[in-house]
Amino acid sequence: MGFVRLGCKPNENDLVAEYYFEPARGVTPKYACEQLAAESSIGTWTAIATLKPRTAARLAPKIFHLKRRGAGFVARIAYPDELFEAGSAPQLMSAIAGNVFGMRVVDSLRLNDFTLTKTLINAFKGPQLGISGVRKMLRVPRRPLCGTIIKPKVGLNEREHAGVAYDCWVNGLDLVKDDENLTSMRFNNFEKRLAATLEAMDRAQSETGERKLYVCNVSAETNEMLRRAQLVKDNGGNVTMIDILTCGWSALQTLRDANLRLVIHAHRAGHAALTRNPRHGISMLAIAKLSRLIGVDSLHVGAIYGKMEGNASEVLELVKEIQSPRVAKDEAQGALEQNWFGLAPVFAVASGGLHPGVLPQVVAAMGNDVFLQAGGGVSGHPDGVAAGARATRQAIDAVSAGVPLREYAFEHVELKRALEKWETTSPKSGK
Ligand code: CAP
Ligand code: MG
Repeated sequence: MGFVRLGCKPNENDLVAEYYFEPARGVTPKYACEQLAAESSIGTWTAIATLKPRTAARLAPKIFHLKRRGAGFVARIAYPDELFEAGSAPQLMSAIAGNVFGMRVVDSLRLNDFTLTKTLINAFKGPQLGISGVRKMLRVPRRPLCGTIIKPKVGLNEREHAGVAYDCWVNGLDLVKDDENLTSMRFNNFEKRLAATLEAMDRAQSETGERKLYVCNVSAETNEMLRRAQLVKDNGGNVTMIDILTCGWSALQTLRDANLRLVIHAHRAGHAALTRNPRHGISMLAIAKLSRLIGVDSLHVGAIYGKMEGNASEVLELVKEIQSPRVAKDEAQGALEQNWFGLAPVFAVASGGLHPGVLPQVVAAMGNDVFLQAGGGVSGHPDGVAAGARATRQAIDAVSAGVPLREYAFEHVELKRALEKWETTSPKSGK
């Protein structure tokens, strides 16, 4: 096939993908990545009579980097951008993250990263609001945003849901979020929940003088998702949440293409099926890049100190990637990195096992442009949900004032009680 061209540089019309792979027994790394390059572009397992030499010369991928890493190898492949349908996330993923995962020549394969060309980037919409749009909506220029995921995930009726939301908003939280598996249930209907919760949000806004966000989960079959998103708009809501992996890339594109000027909050339920095994699957970096291209405004990236798996450096790489795209560091990024500067930055969402006691560490690691969400860390407060919301906001205020939590807790009883409950508790220990 002759796709290996080590040392050759990708050009500005090339999409570059980086893979980690472990060749199967008896397969050379070179042969394995030749096969990967072929299957993801113009080839198949054998030579074919239908591919004209001129077409092959025009569309052939180039493997320009192949090096050992740990138990496997890293290959970087440059694909001419003609191979990709501009603005189509499914086609992009079917090519660079499709059949290749099942090939016998590799025991494992991971898509680490990809970099698009300017033409391909410009074909995607990107975030409509981004960090600055969300901050303007809330009128909160600098501090981290704090919120909760209503717990139990499913089980409350519409009235109970709106009641918890109200208690959280009036006690200082910026946002209240539906959980990923709360959609429209027999005991909690979407329309009724939306109306009741937005009414509670209006009351909380006028009582506190603060703007609030209701992150309303519109995840559903695509047409129904769109209908629900429109209902959020028509009822005066401000945020739609979509489970990006279970709804799918097309659904996310459909939601973004609707141009509703609502914040698109991306929940990544199920991502670990792709991201958790470092030797196989798709990295969170790749998922984050695609989400940003399509146009989410806030994206779950992991909480570092929380209950979910994910090492800190991976999360930090994402935050850096999302908020200030890296300048080219090596030939994998090349000059194409600067094209990411055209896309609005996206809010990182830290969630999963957080409580007031860990918020200073999360902010120190992730910076101010972050949504800090605590579900159990608010609803599990020993004095109830209102106290949990106050304790969370107090922790954020302490961070903003540069005061250590224990000191702030002398005068803030809700924070004090939260620290007493969770100080010795780690989400990993499950206490
Ligand atoms: C958090 C959460 C989120 C996770 C997802 C949950 O609740 O609502 O879905 O944060 O993880 O159900 O676990 P708690 P990630 O605050 O009660 O843990 O952000 O890593 O995708
Ligand atoms: Mg959840």
